[in-house]
Amino acid sequence: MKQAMSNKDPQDAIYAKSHDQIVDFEFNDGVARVFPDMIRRSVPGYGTLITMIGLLAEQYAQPNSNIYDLGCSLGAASLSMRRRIQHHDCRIIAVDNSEAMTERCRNNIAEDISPIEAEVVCSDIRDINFERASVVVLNFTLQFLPPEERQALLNKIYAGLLPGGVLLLSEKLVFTNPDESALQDKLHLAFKKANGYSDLEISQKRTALENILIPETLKQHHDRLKRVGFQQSHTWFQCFNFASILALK
Ligand code: GEK
Repeated sequence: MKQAMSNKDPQDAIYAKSHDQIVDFEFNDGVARVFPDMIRRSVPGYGTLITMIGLLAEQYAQPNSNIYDLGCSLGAASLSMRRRIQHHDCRIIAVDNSEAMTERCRNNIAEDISPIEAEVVCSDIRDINFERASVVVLNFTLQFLPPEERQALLNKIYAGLLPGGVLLLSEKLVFTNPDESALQDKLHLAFKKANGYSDLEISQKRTALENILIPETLKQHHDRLKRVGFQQSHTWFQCFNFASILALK
């Protein structure tokens, strides 16, 4: 985790210079290299979320069960959970379809000494079979799936969860109320500027993400979780246009 969260992380300057053409954002080697800096400066509350995912996993992990971290990037959530979970017979399965991410994630996990087994899998999360799961984490990953494919993934996750198992779902949000939307966007913009991103970087990155990160409203998420069959879903964290939901089977 030290490596994934350190202040000496290489700085994200991917969109600092003007690009002739902005292509769709990709989780390639250049992004993986600067990822800890990028996500910390772009997602308000990211550090708190990572710490709390560890704490929540400690509450909900069941003995001899699987813990899935879907879209694990460099493994920050996996490392946080691995440090807090008390059942040493749990197994963490960290999945990402970016080779650049999984390669670095494997190194981060190998450097972290823990009795809890952790495996890093390079795969699309839609191809994973979930079994005996007590905790499933989607920390800012569902938003990258086409909206029409989100329910099918959640159905599969639900089927693989043990009774009492939980899904931790963090997402960027949109709002139906135009005043709230303008206010939350303005505050997020202020956050990114306070973290040293220029107007040019912010606007070029926004264009690059336009077609691949499709945010939904909190209501759309809660309604879908209900349709999937979750007994309860509660928003346990929100900072500006970023939120996290805990859904209980
Ligand atoms: C963290 N959870 O630090 N299958 C597998 N991986 C995917 C897919 C897919 N279909 N689509 C996207 N990804 C992390 C942060 S980042 C969030 C998650 C962000 C992966 C993608 O390669 C990337 O590593 C991750 O999901 C999203 O807690 O960058 O805003």
